[in-house]
Amino acid sequence: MTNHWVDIKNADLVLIMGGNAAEAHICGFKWVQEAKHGRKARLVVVDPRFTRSAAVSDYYAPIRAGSDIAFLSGVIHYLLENDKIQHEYVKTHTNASFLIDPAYGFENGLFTGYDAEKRGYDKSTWRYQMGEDGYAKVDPTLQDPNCVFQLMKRHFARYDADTVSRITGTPKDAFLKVCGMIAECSAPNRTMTILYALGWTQHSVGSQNIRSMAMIQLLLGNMGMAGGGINALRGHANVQGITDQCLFGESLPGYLHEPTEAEPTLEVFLDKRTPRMLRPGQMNYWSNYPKFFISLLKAFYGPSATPDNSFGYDWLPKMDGAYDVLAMFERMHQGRMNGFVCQGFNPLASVANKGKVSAALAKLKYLVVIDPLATDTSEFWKDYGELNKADPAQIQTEVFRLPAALFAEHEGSFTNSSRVIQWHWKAADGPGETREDTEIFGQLFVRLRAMYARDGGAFPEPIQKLHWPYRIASHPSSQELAREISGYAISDLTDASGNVTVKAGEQVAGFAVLRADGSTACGNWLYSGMWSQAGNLTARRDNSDPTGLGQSLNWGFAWPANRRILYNRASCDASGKPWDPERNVIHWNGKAWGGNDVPDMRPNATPDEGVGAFIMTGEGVARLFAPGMVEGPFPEHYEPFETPLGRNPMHPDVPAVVSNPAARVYQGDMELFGKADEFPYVATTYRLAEHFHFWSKTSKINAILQPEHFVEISEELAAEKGIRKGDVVTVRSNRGHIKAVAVVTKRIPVLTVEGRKVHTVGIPLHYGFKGETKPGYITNTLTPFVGDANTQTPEYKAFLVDIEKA
Ligand SMILES: Nc1nc2c(c(=O)[nH]1)N[C@H]1C(S)=C(S)[C@@H](COP(=O)(O)OP(=O)(O)OC[C@H]3O[C@@H](n4cnc5c(=O)[nH]c(N)nc54)[C@H](O)[C@@H]3O)O[C@H]1N2
Ligand SMILES: Nc1nc2c(c(=O)[nH]1)N[C@H]1C(S)=C(S)[C@@H](COP(=O)(O)OP(=O)(O)OC[C@H]3O[C@@H](n4cnc5c(=O)[nH]c(N)nc54)[C@H](O)[C@@H]3O)O[C@H]1N2
Ligand SMILES: [Mo]
Repeated sequence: MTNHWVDIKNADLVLIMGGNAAEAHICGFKWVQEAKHGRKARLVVVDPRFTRSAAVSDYYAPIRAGSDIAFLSGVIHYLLENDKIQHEYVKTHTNASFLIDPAYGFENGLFTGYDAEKRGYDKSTWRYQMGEDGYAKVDPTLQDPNCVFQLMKRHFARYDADTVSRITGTPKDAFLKVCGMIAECSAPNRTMTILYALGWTQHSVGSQNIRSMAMIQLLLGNMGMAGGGINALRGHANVQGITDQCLFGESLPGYLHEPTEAEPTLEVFLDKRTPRMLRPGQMNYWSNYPKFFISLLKAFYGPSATPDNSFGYDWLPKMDGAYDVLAMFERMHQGRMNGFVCQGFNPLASVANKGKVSAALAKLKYLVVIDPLATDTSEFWKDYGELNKADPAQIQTEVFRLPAALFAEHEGSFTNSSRVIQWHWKAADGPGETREDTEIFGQLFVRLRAMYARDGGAFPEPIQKLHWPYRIASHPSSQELAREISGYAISDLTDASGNVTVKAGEQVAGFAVLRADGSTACGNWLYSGMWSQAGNLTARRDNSDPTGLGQSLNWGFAWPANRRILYNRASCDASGKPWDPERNVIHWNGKAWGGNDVPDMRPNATPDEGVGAFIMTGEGVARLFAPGMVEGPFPEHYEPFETPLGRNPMHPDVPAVVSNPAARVYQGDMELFGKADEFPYVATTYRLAEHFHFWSKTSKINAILQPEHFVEISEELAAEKGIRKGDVVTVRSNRGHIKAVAVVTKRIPVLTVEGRKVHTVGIPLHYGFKGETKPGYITNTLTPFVGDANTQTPEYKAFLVDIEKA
């Protein structure tokens, strides 16, 4: 979230689209109710199903799964056409006025620079025109035909309300009604908040779904504002924490890049990663990249990291390809992986195309499952279901189960969707032979280190040189780890006049004091300051809220720098006056930035200096035109890889752009995409309030509440297929089938798309063959092995199936 949970109460309009907060974020949803009762906010829900969020909304609009970009592009068109934008904000805080290379273009669904063979773009024309002074050129009048604003107008003009309705199946009047409510929030003193989750991310165009909404929030002037922002409601209790700490194969802690093979030396790496300023006087936080990165290497390698050995840069792995979850299972499926350590993860049930996942696991030499439960994955050979039944005798994978303590059985921190890091205390000891994850890894590490010391090895340094300063080597404590993550001085730090500001060994106050010379160590710059000389700030539980805005700056510690609303400088005009004085986040008081939050700006940067509010970009403004995206600087509607239409209605005659032309598809998976003649119905998968993924099925109470796998269909489809409530049905995709009980419901709308009916089959994801619920087929038997072009999040939310009575 750019904002935070409590801040939802400050909104005038709450839009839930691409999520179902009432079921998946039951506790956080209370802030939506606060907004309704307090500010008399309206709640709008846009979802293929009439969800429990929709049930308490002021307005519900149905949408075909996988068509949100068309809807949101239509909203952008509506705002531009009806002049419902916050002009001053757009001019001050976005790149609307920036001039783009005249060679940039868009035709037949493709942006300039497409290479069909590589399924990717040469982005060299997606760039700013540069002036002689070395800075990007702008036209403050927004009239230049090559300025971002004019390019946007042209790009989105194609998404009129009729087109939107034809693609999305959302009735035109419903679409226009939602547009009207959103447009009201272009007033400087009205804000909309958007709550989304997987209904947007789990698509081959997931990142562009979210970008489309970011553009809307910028046009409305809602980024940085109380009650505004782009709010991703995150998943597992600590999934925000794992993303921040690098449980992505492709990044290091704090979103520092994992080096690639094209960056053989530290100099090359840092030069490539440290940005240039694109307008005069701008500051940019990433200019501190070397300080963050070298402090991280000092945390990793301690005294072994010296200037002479580039602080151990050579010991870091260098990426030679993709390491996302699909790439990992693809590699495993190709038989190119020996072992797999699976910690707190049940991929047989949770990853797309279960048949492929189980075949991949069967090719491993060994599988280590570190989990409190005996998961489906840890017994993958017992897989339930007729199509994918494996013969255990043919499987050589050796499986080790290491029973882990559950999160409540050790102390540590959770980072919630609000980016607030909160310490939690141990509730009880784990049962039996369980060990805390930190001990399991500590034990593994000390044994590996001893083996390398004894036997040598091809490349011992990454293990041998690892800094391991913990009191009990085989069991680092959560407190020791948290202090290391927050950072400390290795030698005395002095200011310009030579006075010691931080003594050797002391915790640093925040990332501002980190150094690139090896005198500081910090496990994650983004978390720096969470454990300062004042102690563990994540353990703070002071919920006082003097301003009534819900900022509660003394509750836990929010990254970065305890800031509660990101980009809060944009809540003010150029002179530093809040757009909405009643919801004052920060303001310029004549000498400094201050107010009800930690300013997202150098505190003494006078408004005259003109430092832009978006200090993570070299241009200092937010990007309506975003060349960082893989499939284009503006969003465009592409169909899901399995589309009921068989063509892209925006480009009906261009086969190359039916689906995201820049999405990666592996050989073998492309062939398994189903076609609408055989699989005519749109399927989507989702959560139930009563279950948590695949672990609550081991709990009797949850199993009693939702005992058995089911699928939801409309009354109309049920009648067409002769299916009655309670019948067992077979749902089939081109990758396999499941059996489940049919729930016939009014909650699944039937949509008219391109003049014909489109039916939706809704499938909860929670069932499997382990646990107390009735043994069931795994939902992901059905899903396609393809992901978003930027993040590779699988397309779980829009694919094709057929359904019949079993
Ligand atoms: N009770 C419970 N709560 C949970 C979890 C759980 O398992 N159980 N899991 C947690 C985790 S890890 C996560 S990531 C979050 C997920 O939170 P959510 O994303 O809110 O959960 P989902 O139910 O997967 O999907 C949300 C909605 O997206 C809709 N949808 C599907 N396709 C589309 C589409 O193309 N467009 C639009 N606009 N909507 C679409 C679905 O109909 C569904 O109502 O929940 C967390 N909270
Ligand atoms: N079709 C479809 N598939 C989906 C989704 C969807 O919407 N549709 N959603 C996707 C999403 S968003 C997610 S997050 C994934 C979830 O997929 P997974 O993360 O694979 O599923 P979980 O059942 O949450 O598995 C977490 C495991 O962690 C264990 N665990 C809990 N606490 C601890 C601990 O302290 N230590 C250790 N070592 N283990 C612990 C639990 O027992 C559990 O087995 O599913 C994804 N798959
Ligand atoms: Mo998730």
